[in-house]
Amino acid sequence: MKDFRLYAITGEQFHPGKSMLEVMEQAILGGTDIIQLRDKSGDLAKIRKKAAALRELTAQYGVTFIVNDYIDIALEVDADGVHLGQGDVPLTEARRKMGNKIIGISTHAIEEAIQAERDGADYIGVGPVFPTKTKLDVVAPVTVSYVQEVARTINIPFVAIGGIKLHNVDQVIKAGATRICAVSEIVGSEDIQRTCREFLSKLDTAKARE
Ligand code: 3NM
Repeated sequence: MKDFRLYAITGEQFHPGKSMLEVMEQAILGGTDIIQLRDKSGDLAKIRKKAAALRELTAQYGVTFIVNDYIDIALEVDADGVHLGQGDVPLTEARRKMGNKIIGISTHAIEEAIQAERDGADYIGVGPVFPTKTKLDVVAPVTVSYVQEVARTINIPFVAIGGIKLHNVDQVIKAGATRICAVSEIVGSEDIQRTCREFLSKLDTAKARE
C-alpha cells in the first residue's frame, strides 16, 4: 500500500451543522493521506451512499479510501480497502474477498499485532493509546508502552489511534509511531486544515531528528 502518515476517520457526531463531505475534504486539504468511513448506524443504504460519495471525493484528490467493517460495500464502491476489528471476519476470509486491496486490523495487544502481521494484514491499528469516548466498546487504553512494543516487534505499517490530540501526540511519536490516526481532534476541529498540518509538522519534526 501507498505509505501514509496521517489517517482521518469520519465522526459525524463531532461536527453538527457541517456536512461529512465538507469536513473530510478539509482533512484532505490539510494533508491527510487516508480517509476511513466509520459508521456504526447499521443503516446499510445510507452507509453505501456515504461510501460512494467519499470514494468520489478521495479519488479526486488521489487519497486512499478505506471502509470500516463492510467488505461488500468496500468492494461495491471500489474503495482501496477495508478496516476490520478483532471480532469481525477472519483475515484469511477477508483476504479471499478483497484480493490485493488493503486490509487493516485493529489490535490492542502484541499477540493480536503479531497474528495480524502473520495473517497478511497490510497495516494494523494500535490503540486506544489514550482514553477515548469515540469508540464505545473499546478496551482500556493500551498506553504508549504498547506503541513502543509494536515499534520494536512489527514489520508492517502501524498507525497509533485513540485519544490522540495535538497536545499529546508528541508522546506517541516519541514511543515510535510514524503514522497517526485521529477522529475527534480532526473532524471536531474549528480549523481542520490547520489541525492536520500541525499533526504532520510534528511527525516531520520527529523524522528530521532521526
Ligand atoms: N479505534 P478519537 S480507538 C475508531 O483502539 C477507534 O482500535 C480505536 O477516536 C482502537 O481520535 C478509536 O476521537 C477512536 O479518540 C478514536
